[in-house]
Amino acid sequence: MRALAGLLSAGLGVAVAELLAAATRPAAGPLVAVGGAVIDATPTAVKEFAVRELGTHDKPVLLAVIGLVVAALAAVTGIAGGRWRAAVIAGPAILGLAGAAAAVSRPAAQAYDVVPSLAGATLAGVTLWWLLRRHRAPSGVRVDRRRFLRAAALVAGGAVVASGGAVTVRRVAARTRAQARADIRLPVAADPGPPVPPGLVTPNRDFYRVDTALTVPRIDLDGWSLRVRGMVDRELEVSFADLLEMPLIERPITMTCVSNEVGGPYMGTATWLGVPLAPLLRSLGVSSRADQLVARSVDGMTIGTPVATLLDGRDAMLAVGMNGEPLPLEHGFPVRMVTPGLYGYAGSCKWLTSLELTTFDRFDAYWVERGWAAEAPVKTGSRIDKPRPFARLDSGVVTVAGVAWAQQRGIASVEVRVDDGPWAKAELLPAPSVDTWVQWRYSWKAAAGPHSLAVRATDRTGAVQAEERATPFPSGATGWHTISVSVS
Ligand SMILES: Nc1nc2c(c(=O)[nH]1)N[C@H]1C(S)=C(S)[C@@H](COP(=O)(O)O)O[C@H]1N2
Ligand SMILES: [Mo]
Repeated sequence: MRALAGLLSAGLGVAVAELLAAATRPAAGPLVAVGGAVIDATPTAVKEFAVRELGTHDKPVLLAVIGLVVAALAAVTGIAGGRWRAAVIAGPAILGLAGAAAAVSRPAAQAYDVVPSLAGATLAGVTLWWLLRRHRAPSGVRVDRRRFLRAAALVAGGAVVASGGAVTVRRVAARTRAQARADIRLPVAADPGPPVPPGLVTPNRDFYRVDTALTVPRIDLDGWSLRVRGMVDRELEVSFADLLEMPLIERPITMTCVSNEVGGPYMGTATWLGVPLAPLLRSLGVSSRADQLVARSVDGMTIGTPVATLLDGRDAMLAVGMNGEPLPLEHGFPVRMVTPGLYGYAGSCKWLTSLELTTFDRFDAYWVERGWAAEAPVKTGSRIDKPRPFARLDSGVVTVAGVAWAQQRGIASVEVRVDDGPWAKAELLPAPSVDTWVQWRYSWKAAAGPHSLAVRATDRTGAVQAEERATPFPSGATGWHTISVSVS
């Protein structure tokens, strides 16, 4: 009963804190704030493990774990609170301070972001004290269970109403944002780029998502601007409408995550519409001493890109459109960077808010601080998509197919090897530029038995994709993708 009192009062406290936050400052909600702080503090190895084993479920799992920890502490507080008054104060105080500390530690936090957590904790403490009083009987008298249960039901009802309210407020806000995005009319590109073969791009709904954001940032276009500052002759601040008035380019570009394992799914190709970055930077007069551009997002992510890379002629851009639509909210609405040829963590900051020209000496971006390479060109790679690993196939001609990529360098050839046989050239389908993956296929005369299939690519510099296995950390995985199939 006392454990239940602890659980219910904590539930009410958290729900009210979340409701307060949802209505005012969504990032100040205790669950999301603690989750964000945990993500930032998590060692890289654990993060990699989570991305690998849980994929996009890593965030719900993290929130569930936080919920369980809070529940356990709350139950213990309830049990202890029946004996020691101090526990009734200490338990909620610890949880409330943890939530408040996490909230103010978040990027772009305000001092008043402590309010939801502290208010929730105070309410939880008072509620627990009240519930425990319903539970304690004067000496010699039996505990009046019904009186306690009635009080408990009241608290449970309050918690349900408050959490329902928090969910509703968040949903309404999400709908408003989605509507603002749907209302945008993107201009056509002044420079539309090469035609894109059908089947080359990844539909937006299937495009992988990798980021540290527990909730997708909620950006109000009216209040949004992008600032360019630091080591430039002239600083700049532009609105979304200003960006749409600049001449836009549209380019198919394959984005790759450095955390992608050999054969992994964290890559996708889209046609990106945006403002080319090089002419914009040149027009502002970048100091010759500035060697790093640090992009910041509204949720405090920092992504550093070499200035020389951005000015070397590639189509780095401030993207506003993805596959003919405004950027989806989870892919960086309203504006993100896209730098072809670099892994996403080194050139493709989402939910942009500022660009700062600085030096690598002076500033380490988020992932670089955590040990990832500061210079991060995408490594030449290839993947077998068909057949699937461990597929059971009929003997005869089997089409083996997949993609190969070497952004900026381009793919020269792709070869397939069956078991210990010779490497055989695969057929390459037309690709629009060196910045996208190339689709390849190979007709294999499959004989009965177990077989292994391997693929390797050669880029247009003549370099063969590295055979040696390397982990994604610190600069991207290498190795030949090999699968086992059985033919009967
Ligand atoms: N603001 C922000 N931008 C970010 C990230 C992030 O965590 N926060 N992750 C980066 C990484 S690691 C990758 S691989 C790409 C992924 O972009 P996508 O989610 O649109 O596929 O976004 C990059 N931009
Ligand atoms: Mo990534």
